Amino acid sequence: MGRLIVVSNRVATPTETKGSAGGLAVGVFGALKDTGGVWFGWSGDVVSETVANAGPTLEQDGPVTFATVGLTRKDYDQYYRGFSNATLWPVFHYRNDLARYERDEYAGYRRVNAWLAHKLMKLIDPDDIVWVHDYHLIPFAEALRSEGVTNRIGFFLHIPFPSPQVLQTIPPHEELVKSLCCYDLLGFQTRNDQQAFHDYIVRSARGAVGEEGEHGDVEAFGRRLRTGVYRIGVFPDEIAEQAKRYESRQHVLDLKQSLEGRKLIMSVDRLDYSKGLVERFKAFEQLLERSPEWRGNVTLVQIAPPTRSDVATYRNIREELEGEAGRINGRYSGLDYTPIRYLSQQYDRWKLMSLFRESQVGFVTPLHDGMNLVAKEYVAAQNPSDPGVLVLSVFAGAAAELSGALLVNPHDALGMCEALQRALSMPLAERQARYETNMEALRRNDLGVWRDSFLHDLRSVPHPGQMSQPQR
Ligand code: GDG
Repeated sequence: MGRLIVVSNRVATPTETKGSAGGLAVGVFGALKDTGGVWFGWSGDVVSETVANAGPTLEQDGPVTFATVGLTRKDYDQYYRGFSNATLWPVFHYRNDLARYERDEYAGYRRVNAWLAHKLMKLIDPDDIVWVHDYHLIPFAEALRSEGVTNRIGFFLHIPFPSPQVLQTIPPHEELVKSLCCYDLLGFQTRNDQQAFHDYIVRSARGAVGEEGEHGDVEAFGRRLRTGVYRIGVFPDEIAEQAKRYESRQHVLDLKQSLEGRKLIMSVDRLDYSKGLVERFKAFEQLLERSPEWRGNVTLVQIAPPTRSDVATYRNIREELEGEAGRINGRYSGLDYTPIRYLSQQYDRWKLMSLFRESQVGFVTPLHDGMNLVAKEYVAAQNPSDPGVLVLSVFAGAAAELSGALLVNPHDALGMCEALQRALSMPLAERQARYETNMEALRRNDLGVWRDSFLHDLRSVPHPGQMSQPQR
């Protein structure tokens, strides 16, 4: 069996791939260790042109090579901060109102993809398979193909794929979809995302889509490829064990003491406008306004480490959120009570898991989200004999799997407030039944299943030209 080459915008550090760190990095690293291979991408550093061109820097960990390159300031601005995060991210999350399109940024995006592909090409052996991750790297396979690489190349999109009308607001939408068609396998988080891609192919690219269901062959722009749905998961039993192991650490005891018996609602998100933070705060305000019995008796802890703070829209959401937290706290705080504890900083993973376990409600309400791993982590971290309730947005990919959650529309403040009331007063038997339903779903489709099924399908996808003709 050939090796695996993983390509992602950022490469995890060897430490992040070790068990205690948890998360996606551990899952992907597991596959790399099995076959040996390379993890290639940006180091996270902005460097001079000379340093960038000297890369990649190689670091060996057993059979795995971590290969990273730095980006120049111009490449960072155009490829990362510009087209990836100021055009693709907002549009793919249905926030066209926040998106901008600059031709030179798009040119930079394609230039960096071509440059990265050229750097990686020398590290690829003929039998290797290549697994590319996420929206930063849509043109990567096309660039590898033009370097003469014929290996099987798969792509997994971690974020939603928008409906054709929304995608078409990006002027070079057709070039982007054409680039996606240079992969052999395209993986999506949900059926809706896969369907949106198929809709584009049929309506806008005059292509054809084969069998219906979770796997579908597609023909467009002179190529045939396979698409599939691969729901990303977590390792639930590892999270449960970690949450339990740290439940009596000082930080949990401190939190418990400071709550003085009040109920706890927990939310954790990267500070991003797609996560619905402002809408969530407003729903919590409704709870305090409409249910005076909860005033002074429930606290919302929102952990929101800042990301992409050099993109203007991220600075704006931060200001807006700080304003809302201040306003609501001003309205409902007492001398010994602050309703919203808003923590704009990063916490250790084990701390988050043990705080989840301590809380009565997990409040996860993105406006749009590919999957949302926090929702899954929240469930996995619960104490089976006294579990908290997950209140989850219908627009998170995870909503399709977690049928034990209370599903809400994040645009409906009153609906979210009612779900909070229900969750906070839910009897133990119902909480346990919902928890069991959710845990079963998490175990059935854990991170290993996601990874192994994608890689299995990529290895078995027919080489270009061998695939059967899609049925119209
Ligand atoms: C993208 C897609 C898709 C958060 N704060 C801290 C922290 N986190 C961890 C969480 C979770 C991860 O970051 C966030 O994952 P999500 O899935 O919730 O969201 P995105 O970052 O937007 O991820 C998403 C995902 O890719 C995977 O495919 O599900 O839809 O948008 O693991 O726990 N971790 C630590 N400290 C923090 O303060 N240690």
